[in-house]
Amino acid sequence: MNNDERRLVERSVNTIRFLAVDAVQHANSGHPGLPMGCAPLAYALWMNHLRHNPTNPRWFNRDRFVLSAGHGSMLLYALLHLTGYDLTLDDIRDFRQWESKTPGHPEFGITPGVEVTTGPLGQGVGNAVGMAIAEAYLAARFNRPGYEVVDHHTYVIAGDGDLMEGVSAEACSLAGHLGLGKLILFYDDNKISLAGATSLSFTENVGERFESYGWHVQHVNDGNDVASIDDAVRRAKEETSKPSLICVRTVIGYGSPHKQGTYTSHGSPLGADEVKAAKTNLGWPPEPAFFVPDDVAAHMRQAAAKGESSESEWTDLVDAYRKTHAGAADELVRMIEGVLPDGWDTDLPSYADETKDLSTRKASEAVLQVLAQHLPELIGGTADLNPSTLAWVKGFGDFQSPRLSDDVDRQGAVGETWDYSGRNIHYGVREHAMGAIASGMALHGGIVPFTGTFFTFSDYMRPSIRLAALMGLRVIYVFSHDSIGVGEDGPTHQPVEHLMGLRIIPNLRVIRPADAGETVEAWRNALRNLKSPTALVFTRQNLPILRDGLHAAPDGVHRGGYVLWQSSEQEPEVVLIASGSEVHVALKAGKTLADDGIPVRVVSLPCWEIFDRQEEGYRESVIPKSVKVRIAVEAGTTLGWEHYVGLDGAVVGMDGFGASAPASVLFEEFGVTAERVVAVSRELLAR
Ligand SMILES: Cc1ncc(C[n+]2csc(CCOP(=O)(O)OP(=O)(O)O)c2C)c(N)n1
Repeated sequence: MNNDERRLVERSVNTIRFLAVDAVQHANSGHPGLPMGCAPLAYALWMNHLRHNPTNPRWFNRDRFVLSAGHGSMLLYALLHLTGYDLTLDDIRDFRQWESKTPGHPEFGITPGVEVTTGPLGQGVGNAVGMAIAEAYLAARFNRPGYEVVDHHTYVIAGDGDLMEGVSAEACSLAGHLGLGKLILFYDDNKISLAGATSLSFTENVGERFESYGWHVQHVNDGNDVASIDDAVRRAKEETSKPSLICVRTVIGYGSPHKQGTYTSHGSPLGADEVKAAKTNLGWPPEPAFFVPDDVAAHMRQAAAKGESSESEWTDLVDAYRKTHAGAADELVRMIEGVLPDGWDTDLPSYADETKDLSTRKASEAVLQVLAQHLPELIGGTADLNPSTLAWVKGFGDFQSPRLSDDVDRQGAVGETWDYSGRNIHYGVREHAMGAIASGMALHGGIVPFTGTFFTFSDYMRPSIRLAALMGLRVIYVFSHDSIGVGEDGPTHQPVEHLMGLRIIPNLRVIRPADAGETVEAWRNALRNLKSPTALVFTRQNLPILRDGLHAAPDGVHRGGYVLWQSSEQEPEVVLIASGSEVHVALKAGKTLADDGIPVRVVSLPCWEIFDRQEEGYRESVIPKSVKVRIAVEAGTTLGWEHYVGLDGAVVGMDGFGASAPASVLFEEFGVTAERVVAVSRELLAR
């Protein structure tokens, strides 16, 4: 590099720094420290390595970039603007304002080029592992000699906060095991977090920790040394059998004479005087704000032309691939578009004539095996609970590093295949990372991920579920063992507040089917649902089959709730509303009341989120306001059911924790029984 080139790089780096500084100052809120420290690193990555196309942010084979340290959003916005994405200087001036394209933390779907919503620390690292898994799977499935149609890296910038969080430890431990060689993580090692120095709380040797995970680890001692960072990325790319960590020693708030290297530059504007001092210190004109020198603009904008040509090379490759591997090409395109193939759900099991009791987890297993035959995009796994949740795709092999030695113990493997084309991911006991990884796979595209664990451990995944809902991702969470029906394992394993706890997350569909037939429809619904995640909540215990000609068809699931059974044509005096296993309790109670001549209706309400979106006329036709005796039955928290039963109604549920005993005893002892529902109905009728 000659001196002119070196100066241009330095000016580019300072442009990134001061766009961030000015935007934060202008908004009077935000985080200038990270962009100031990471600008050289980001420059080296984005200008010399990242294969992306600013004019088409959705180009499928682009490298993925995740700013896990989402508070440093202005770093990303500056890069997007300067490399030619559809993000103007005015957008940057609008940082953190109402309806701007530059929200406080990066948000998927709002800003072109933002791959993922980040901000809750650690999540982005998990998402990136998911993207790398998606890439590895699709590459293994679709690439042919001479046709590397899926071939990209996933890059992440993570700070101390990200690496302190457990979710990143879980995810990186798994990434090391899986040997995800195209995952490259930068550790912004600036020794400062929000409230002070990392010496207060984070003194482990991060590099050694990652080495023990099986990562390739490098150190760059000067975060301003673009050439060294560049070399480190090159070496990281050469290491194809392990994920790479590049620890870069940076200075938070670099350039700010009074704030650099201190937590005061982390999360507040520098202040007008300090902005000026920092600019002067780094030889930058104090005015105007948001200054982008012409030569820097022209230089960094080259990324757009480079990106267009990368994409068009790839398009040519895919065209040639299509000629020789037509079927695979069609399938790849279909999966990228997220469209399900014709006939994907035509041979799902039917339980209309089935008489044997079946748990909904077992029915789910049967459905999943059929879906897996049609949908190669359906891949997933559980947090060490395959044999319990039954969320596996039998015969489709295990997603594992092909480089793991042949003599490893394969107990518990789900098929013969043992490489990146396997479709069962063994997450190990890492629920939180499983949630974040599943989101990363969905974000990557080409994949419909599913996960599995006990419902009570949905708590361990909640932060990732919330973000998936916020991003509107098609992720399917299988949760089994959904109530005190778990039985002997006791209250630690018996969900109580979890149904309500998940229902209150906006844009999450929580579906708790009442039998095998509803389970089929629940899966169908989850797959059709492109814009939100779905939690499928299944029983451990067997349930009767409802399809005996006396009950309405289970496709009512697609309306969230429906009239399952009614004692007669007569307007009901009692409406019993239930989900899952308690639908059977409600039915039994309903029949007792009917025998006494009381007209009763039983509503199966597997999904509130869907039901509440139905037009009012439909909702009213299922749960009429005029019927005052409305009783909800669910072996979970009662709080919230007023929504349907009103102040005149009642709820038969659980307001404390469960206990260790056989399930049938627990339902009796906690009073989630037909007898109780009958008694409560009579009380209300007598009022
Ligand atoms: C899960 C979570 N906890 C807390 C926060 C609040 N928070 C934002 S940044 C930050 C400190 C992060 O430190 P570091 O990663 O070193 O970032 P830097 O100070 O280098 O910008 C904290 C605690 C958060 N965003 N997410």
